[in-house]
Amino acid sequence: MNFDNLLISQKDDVLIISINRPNNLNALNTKTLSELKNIFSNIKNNSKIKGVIITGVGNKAFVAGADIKEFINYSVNQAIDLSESGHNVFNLIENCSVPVIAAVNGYALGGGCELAMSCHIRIASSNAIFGQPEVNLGLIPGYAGTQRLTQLIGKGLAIELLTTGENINAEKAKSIGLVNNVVEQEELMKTCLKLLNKINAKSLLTITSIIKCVNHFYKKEVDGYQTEIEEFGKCFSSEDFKEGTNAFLEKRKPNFKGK
Ligand code: CO8
Repeated sequence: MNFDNLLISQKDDVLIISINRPNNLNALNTKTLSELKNIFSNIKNNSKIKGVIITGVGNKAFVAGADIKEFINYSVNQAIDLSESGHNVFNLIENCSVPVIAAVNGYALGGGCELAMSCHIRIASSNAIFGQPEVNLGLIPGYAGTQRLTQLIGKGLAIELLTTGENINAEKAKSIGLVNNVVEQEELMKTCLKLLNKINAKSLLTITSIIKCVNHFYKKEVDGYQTEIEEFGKCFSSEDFKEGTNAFLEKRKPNFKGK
């Protein structure tokens, strides 16, 4: 697949998506959103992909927000449509069946912070800057920033960051639970790949179930506790469950096949 605003590469079974608009600090325009939608709509059917890393081209920005130049003259209805389409794309990422890591290599502001928050795990380089500065533009977040920031860091801190529009550095982001870890920029991709390799040594069936159960904790229309009971039961029909338990008894490493 060829894209105008995304660079795609693959390292073993990990897909690396780099947002490629460095002259605009990788700001998300509608084309980039639709390219992301295209990719994430197809990952489920691609058995060669067991993990995804999203990052930004260059060493300055992950994504510096939605493209302000593009939406500046939008009407109310256009803004609602744009917000809805962003929500849809970010929901696809959040519900992706394989783990998605945001490798945050610089500014992750506004829609960029929201993109990172839609990923399952965030690893930041030490120069990364996070924030929801929409309030400085007379705006509020439109890609679920008010919701996911609250989930990740709690109500009080979320309201403080959202209402002041102040940016925070990577270490502060780690201290409040917005990112899992902070590493030097040269180590960022290596760290993300190592983490995905560790996860992907397990059965992909269990990884997909875990992502689903955890996501259901935050959904009003489903009961995450019930989801866990059902997904737990499903494990017992898998070859990987037999392999994992037999390997334990035989004192050897399991060889999971994702079946
Ligand atoms: N949109 C469009 N262009 C951008 C953006 C952006 N978000 N961020 C940076 N750029 C462009 C700049 O305009 C500049 O372009 P040019 O060279 O043509 O003038 C180029 O990238 C480089 O940027 P700077 O010269 O500003 O670089 P600095 O190092 O001086 O500053 C900053 C870096 C601090 C990151 C600064 O660029 C900045 O503040 N950017 C905007 C950050 C921001 O406010 N982000 C939030 C945007 S709103 C949003 O994300 C809402 C999400 C929901 C949308 C729903 C829509 C309905």
